[in-house]
Amino acid sequence: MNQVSARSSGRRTTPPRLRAALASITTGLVAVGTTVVLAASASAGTTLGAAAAETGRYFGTAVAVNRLSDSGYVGILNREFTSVTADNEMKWDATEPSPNQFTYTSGDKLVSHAEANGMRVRGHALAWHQQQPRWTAVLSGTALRNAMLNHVTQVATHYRGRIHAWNVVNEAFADGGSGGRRDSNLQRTGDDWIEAAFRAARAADPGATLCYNDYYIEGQNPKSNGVYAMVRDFKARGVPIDCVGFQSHFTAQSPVPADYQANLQRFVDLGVEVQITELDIEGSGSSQAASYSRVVRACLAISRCTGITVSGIRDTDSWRSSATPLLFDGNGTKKPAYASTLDALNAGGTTVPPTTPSTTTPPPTTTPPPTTTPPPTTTPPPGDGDCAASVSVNSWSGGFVATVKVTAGPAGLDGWVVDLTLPSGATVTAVWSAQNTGTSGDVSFRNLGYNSAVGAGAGTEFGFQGTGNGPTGAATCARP
Ligand code: 9MR
Repeated sequence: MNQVSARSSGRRTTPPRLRAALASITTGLVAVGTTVVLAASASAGTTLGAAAAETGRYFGTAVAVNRLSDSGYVGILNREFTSVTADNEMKWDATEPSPNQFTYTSGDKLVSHAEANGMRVRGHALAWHQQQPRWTAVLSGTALRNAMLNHVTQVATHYRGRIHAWNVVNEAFADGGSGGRRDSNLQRTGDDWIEAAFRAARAADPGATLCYNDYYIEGQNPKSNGVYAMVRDFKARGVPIDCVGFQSHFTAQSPVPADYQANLQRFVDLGVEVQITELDIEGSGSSQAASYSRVVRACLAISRCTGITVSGIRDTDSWRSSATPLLFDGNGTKKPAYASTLDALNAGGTTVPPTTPSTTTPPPTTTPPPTTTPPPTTTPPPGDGDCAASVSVNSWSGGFVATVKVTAGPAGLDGWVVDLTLPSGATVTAVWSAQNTGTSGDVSFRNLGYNSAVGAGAGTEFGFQGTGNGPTGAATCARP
């Protein structure tokens, strides 16, 4: 895949408010060759987002969409933050409540709110052992793997071009000292499930920064060593990972580790960027404030620590509100931790390299690409046979994802087989919502258990990913 050209395609846009903030400081920027340094005269940001933008970073928060009707909440959100992460609205249970039936209403509301207010969106999360829909409980093996890959592909395709960074895989490593993977239904589909998810995400949204996200990996320990080894292996083998997200949920028992910055740096040294993704720190007063300041300073000391997201706005919005872990109290009043965070941001640090976003020449605003899949490349035959198949192909230099729609004829279906021919040199590398026979030349795709029955005139979809060129000819559909 031509990642370089895809990732520099300008698909990621710089939000207007961020652009404005960046534009306002370009006079304070001194370009030295390709390095951009902040001149000492840069003005202090008066909000978290503006202060972070002066270092080229975003400052975000988790948002629960049902709170967007709370004017106090929205007032702080729009004033202070330049990025949002869906609290629960983009998780598997929320987006695919029935197999291959997707509901994006809540997630779309958040994205629309963000776009209308010049904020970026972090996507959370495509594949996770928690908050799965009930129907995955009966799946295992190939069926679960394919369902997961279909989910990753469909959701990332729906939001293509509108998500700055995706948590592709969340919390896949075990707690405790093993340094290995967590047991889960996804892990039991095979050790390669994580890389398969990343490949599917890259194919679906080549412009998004793809992250592995986890907790208790903030310092060097057996768990973070396990993630480190995975990232090193992925980079060595060309698995498309761009970023590691450090959740950073700190408590009195598990405070900001002394080697936080050093640990972030060792990941950056592997060739990924790092993001702080769910920051909240139990406590109050000056000690909480000091901890927030340490976290911000650690990120700002690392040029490829590209942004910080807190895990909510007011303490009362927190998933652990009794820990009062956030920057605003329940009344929306700024806490000492807010002041220390803002001060640390305004003290500056390294600037983010001018890729995301460019600090000198902001990219032009582009319209997000359509979220619907491209039109079919083949026209289904008239609906008087058993079934018809139409194929739409999303390709890039060196690879493709094909989505195939099976439409039942007037008698309905209790099973289906789709045959198509791949061009010379093309190979199927992953299939979801179907079982294939063959991977090159003439390839057949057969229904799985859950999608065998299709009512008269109704449709079902499956997909596959491959290297080389995608199919261009007609696909045929028949009963098995
Ligand atoms: O913030 C989320 C909260 O509203 C949910 O009740 C909870 C359920 O698991 O998930 C919370 O967020 C989690 C995040 O998605 C992943 N890291 C751990 C967070 C706390 O559980």
